[in-house]
Amino acid sequence: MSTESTSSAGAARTNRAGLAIAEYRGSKTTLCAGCGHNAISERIIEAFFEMGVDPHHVMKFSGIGCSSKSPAYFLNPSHGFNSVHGRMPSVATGAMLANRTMLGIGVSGDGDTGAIGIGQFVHMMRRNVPFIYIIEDNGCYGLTKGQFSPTADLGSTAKSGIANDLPPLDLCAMSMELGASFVARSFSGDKKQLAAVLKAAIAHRGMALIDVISPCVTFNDHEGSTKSYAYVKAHDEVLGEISFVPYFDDISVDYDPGETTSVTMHDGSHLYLRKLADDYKPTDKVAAMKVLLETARRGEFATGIIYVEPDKDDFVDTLNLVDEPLALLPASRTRPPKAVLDEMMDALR
Ligand SMILES: Cc1ncc(C[n+]2csc(CCOP(=O)(O)OP(=O)(O)O)c2C)c(N)n1
Ligand code: SF4
Ligand SMILES: [Mg+2]
Repeated sequence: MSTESTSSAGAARTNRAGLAIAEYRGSKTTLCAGCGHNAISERIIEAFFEMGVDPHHVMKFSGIGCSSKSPAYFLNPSHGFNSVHGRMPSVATGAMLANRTMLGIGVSGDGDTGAIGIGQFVHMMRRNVPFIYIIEDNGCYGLTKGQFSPTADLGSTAKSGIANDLPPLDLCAMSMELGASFVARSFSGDKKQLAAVLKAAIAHRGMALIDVISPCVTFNDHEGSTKSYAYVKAHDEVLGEISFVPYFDDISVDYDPGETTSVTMHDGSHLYLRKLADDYKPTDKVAAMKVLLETARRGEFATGIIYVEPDKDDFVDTLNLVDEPLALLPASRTRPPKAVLDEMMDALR
């Protein structure tokens, strides 16, 4: 079965929801030409179109930064909330709990997440909130002219030539340790890998954290930067070839079980990960952590789906919420009547 169709000659291609790709686009970007963030917006548009997600069913969030402007550039018909710097996790967690039937996606930066927002980020990962959390990681604060961010590598230089004297945070390793059930790293310049990672994230139920290395062409694309296009291309250690088969496509994939890990996602989609690196096993957290630590020590970026735990309870399950969206419940079901409050007050006397 095909995921897309052409209704008549010359008519726009439509997906299984009957929508054309134009429905998934956003406003024209105001970011610099060549910024990695623009390529990520393009992949998000394609992934949501190919998965046939109804954009009206999506809530998109961000904090502050060049990266955080991105939700304006995709999924125009979706609901959007541009929060305060570093505060996306609390706003998005509240919204996801208020309406459990919506699909949530957030775009943040390495500064927005790793610096001012780190306290909120930690708890969103720990709660395994059902959400796609994209970090557009350029190792600097692009919007405020390129200062080092917490993901800048030790010894990496700024455009002015100053060397960074602090070690980096590895936001993938942190998320995995904290409890996120889907952790991936990709590169804005790797169309095929990023598209597969995004589609798998849409199929996942739980926190899908994607750290996308996304070079800042204006402030951090020079020799001496470890987040430049040239450095990332030369040091990208691809963990495995990803084949993603959505639940609505009847495609069979030939694979060697010794070489390929097959994962059934929450919605019935299938993920086949053919290993290229020796110790790569995306369902084994300890092995995945080892790969991250070893590649980082060699100055490489491990990219691909690093860790996936498809059956872990998400925050909605943990809280045992009712099936209906909380936001739509009438006051009669959310507010205790006066008699109940009086009884509670009496018990406290
Ligand atoms: C409370 C607050 N502190 C500081 C700032 C200034 N500021 C705006 S964006 C930003 C960092 C952006 O870096 P990042 O999140 O990595 O996004 P990028 O621009 O690199 O995509 C800072 C420090 C702000 N807007 N609000
Ligand atoms: S300043 Fe850097 S991060 Fe911001 S839009 Fe330009 S290239 Fe992108
Ligand atoms: Mg940044």
